[in-house]
Amino acid sequence: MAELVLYNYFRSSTSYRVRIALHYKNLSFEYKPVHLLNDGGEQYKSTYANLNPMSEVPTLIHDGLTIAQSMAIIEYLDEMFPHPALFPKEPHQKARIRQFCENINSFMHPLGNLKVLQHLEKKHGYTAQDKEQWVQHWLQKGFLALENMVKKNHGTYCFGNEVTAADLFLVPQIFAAKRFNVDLEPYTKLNKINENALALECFQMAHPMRQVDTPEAEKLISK
Ligand SMILES: N[C@@H](CCC(=O)N[C@@H](CS)C(=O)NCC(=O)O)C(=O)O
Repeated sequence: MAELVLYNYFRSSTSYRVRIALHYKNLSFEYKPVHLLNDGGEQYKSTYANLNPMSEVPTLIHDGLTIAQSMAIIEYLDEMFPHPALFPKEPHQKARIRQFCENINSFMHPLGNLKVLQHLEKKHGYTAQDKEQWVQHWLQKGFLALENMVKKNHGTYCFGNEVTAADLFLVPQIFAAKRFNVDLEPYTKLNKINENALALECFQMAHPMRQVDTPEAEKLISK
């Protein structure tokens, strides 16, 4: 068995974050697919729910230790495998990067999460169009804040010319936004950073359209 095992789902943006971290650090890992829709959602089966108390992906296993929450996983990987680093040591810059990540992790992503949209549909009668407009509304607010955060000081990537955790959170969130037809035109800096990051092999290897559980019909059709 591989030393690092990642339970994840090709299309999940939180899984995508962790896959980028693993590839960025050149770490090999065993890919365990968890299908979020099949059979009522494999995340709810007891074998998986025992690993991840929130019944969400991703979950990482390393040397027998089980870790859920993509932020916790990425920080753990950065401490265990420090080179190349995803967070700087300098406290102020580190806090700004975490702030950027948390705008996505705590606000943008949860409002478009599968179970939230399923609830809106089942309990409140939301149509596909209502759900799309819901996601667009919240993501526009989040992207505006992110654009303002990077406007003055970005380089090739969100916080300079080296990849940081911020890029690992941004690129999957842009991928998710495209699925909901969010108008990304106003966010010129974020778009450029996204394009720069997607030119890197580690981002390409982690891409949702290139995973073992990506359906054949969807493979490599878009960035
Ligand atoms: N904050 C968690 C969120 C994880 C999460 O919600 N993952 C989604 C996929 S992107 C999921 O598993 N959703 C399952 C569901 O909604 O039923 C993390 O960053 O790991």
